[in-house]
Amino acid sequence: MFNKLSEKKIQRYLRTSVIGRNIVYMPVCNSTNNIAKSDNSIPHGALITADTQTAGKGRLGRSWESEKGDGIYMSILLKPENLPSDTAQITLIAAIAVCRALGGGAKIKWPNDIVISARKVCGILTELSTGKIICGIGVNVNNKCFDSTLCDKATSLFLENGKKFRRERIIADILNIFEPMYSEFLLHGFAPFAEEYRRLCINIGKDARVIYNNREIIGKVCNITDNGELVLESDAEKILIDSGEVSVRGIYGYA
Ligand code: BT5
Repeated sequence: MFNKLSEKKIQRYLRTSVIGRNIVYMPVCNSTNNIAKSDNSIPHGALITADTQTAGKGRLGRSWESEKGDGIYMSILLKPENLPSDTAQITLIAAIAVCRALGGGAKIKWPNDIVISARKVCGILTELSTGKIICGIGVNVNNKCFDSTLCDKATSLFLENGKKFRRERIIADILNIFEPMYSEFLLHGFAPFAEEYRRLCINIGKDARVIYNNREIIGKVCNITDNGELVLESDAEKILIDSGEVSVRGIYGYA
């Protein structure tokens, strides 16, 4: 058995003024991102969360393993007056917020993976839908194991620390950290966060294989720009990658 989440449990730890002040909690749903997308009555700043998802989504049509009661499945619904020009940067900011909340050895694999000891502990999926930004975050918290397809590349806070964590606490911590970051982002963009992102990013200085615009490029990651793009050096040429699939040598089995 696991401890079910509830609005009350999360609210206990929440210190925000807008983000997470409305909570939509469901024991089960298909995908918290889908609920945020389809229900137009949910207000700006709301948190949508569930104990499990039957159709948890990753990027590019991939799926997100949503073991009942073990993980965090949460979406933050944002309805800014003016949509920021680069909503992909929300993913990068959320990644920093998650790293700060998890502490310890949590690092970022550009753009949207949080890793501990070279294994994925969290994935972020930001989606746009008519005037809404939906920032979906999945964190493996109390998982004791993963199925054979994931066991080499996934980890959980329990597996890393040998103890159980309160999911409501971590959810609230992420929101507490995210709220002021989001305000700053609306005013000044990603640049104020670029330095911290670089410090947390495991890609810099590593060889990488990037699938970009249906083309495979092999090179070395030399930086992350103030806009959050990956700078890949390949054949003495510097290529700016603004989104895509990056395999880093030495992690998730890319040898
Ligand atoms: C992601 O996609 O990492 C984004 C995951 C976002 C999940 C959250 S949960 C709340 C919200 N509602 C949703 O429906 N989604 C969001 P991507 O970079 O495409 O990575 C997906 C890949 O990660 C899969 O193909 C697997 O290889 C791996 N994976 C799947 N489930 C995992 C898990 N629980 N832990 C670690 N890796 C996983």
